Amino acid sequence: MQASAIAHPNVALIKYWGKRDTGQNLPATGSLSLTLEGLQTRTRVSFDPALQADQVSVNGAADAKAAGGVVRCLDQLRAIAGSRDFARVDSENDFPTGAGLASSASGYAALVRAASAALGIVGHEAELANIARQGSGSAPRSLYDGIVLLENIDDGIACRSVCAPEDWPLSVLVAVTSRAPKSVGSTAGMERSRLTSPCYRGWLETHPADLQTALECVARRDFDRLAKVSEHSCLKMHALAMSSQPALVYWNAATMAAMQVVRDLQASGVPVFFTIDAGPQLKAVCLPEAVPGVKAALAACPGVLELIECTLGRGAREIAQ
Ligand code: 2P0
Repeated sequence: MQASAIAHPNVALIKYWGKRDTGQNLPATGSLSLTLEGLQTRTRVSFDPALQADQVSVNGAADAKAAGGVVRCLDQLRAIAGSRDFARVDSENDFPTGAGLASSASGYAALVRAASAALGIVGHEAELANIARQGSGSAPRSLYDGIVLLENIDDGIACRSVCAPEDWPLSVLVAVTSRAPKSVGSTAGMERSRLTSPCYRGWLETHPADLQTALECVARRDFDRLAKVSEHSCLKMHALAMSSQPALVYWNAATMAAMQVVRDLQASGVPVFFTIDAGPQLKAVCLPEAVPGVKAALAACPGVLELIECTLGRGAREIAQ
């Protein structure tokens, strides 16, 4: 009745921002992401008949904020397994939590993997993805390897790997520009954009074509075109955020400076592009041969506190205790 799992965060190239059903936490659009080896959540779940309630700790401290979503996921897993036992959940991130580095995605992916293993659930992959997305809409993507597609289907989502890490070994350099938790979380932010941004309709109308283009680029390993459509999706998402009322500006001065560094590198022919999530960190996606040059340029950028080097990684998996 006990198991551990690790999961990596993911970064979306074609973003998810806005829900089609808020109560069910269903995304309005699909998305395409990279699973990032180099950042890691490690979660241990122990079901114990002596417990009177589920207990959740994140980075060594009880986390009441995470507990609601965790209990919701555990309830569904207990229903599949026919168990009534409560669980102790201990989760540790080796990177800043709640700062735009997708700790909720890796957190819920690791939770679902560890809890399902502890309960002896075999198979049920589609259900596991739909349970994970109720905790965090981006979490199902962290269950899968390499480049991952999340699609809407009738009553939920479907998620799968569309390219294994070894089939297109992209690198991602995460430029950390602040370790502070963000002031407005993704859930509240995307809801505000849906309700108030005049750009939201255009986002929904143009998103399917962006996703289709990106999938074609992955199939053809067309880095230059993938760079263009990914930056477009990122900037369109931030245009939605910035045009919300009140405005959501997730960038700081160093985010902008790092973006300029990437644009300058591109102008000199370096295969690199940027993407930014609901936080001030910039992620530079590049071909492996470009890593040393991109790293040096970002390290010299004022306001960049730390660079974390990632490669494409594997989806969430059970590990030995
Ligand atoms: C993404 N983000 O596609 C987008 C881009 C952040 C910016 O998915 O409300 O924490 O829990 O479903 O999963 C972050 O959203 O939001 C996210 P909820 P989640 O990566």
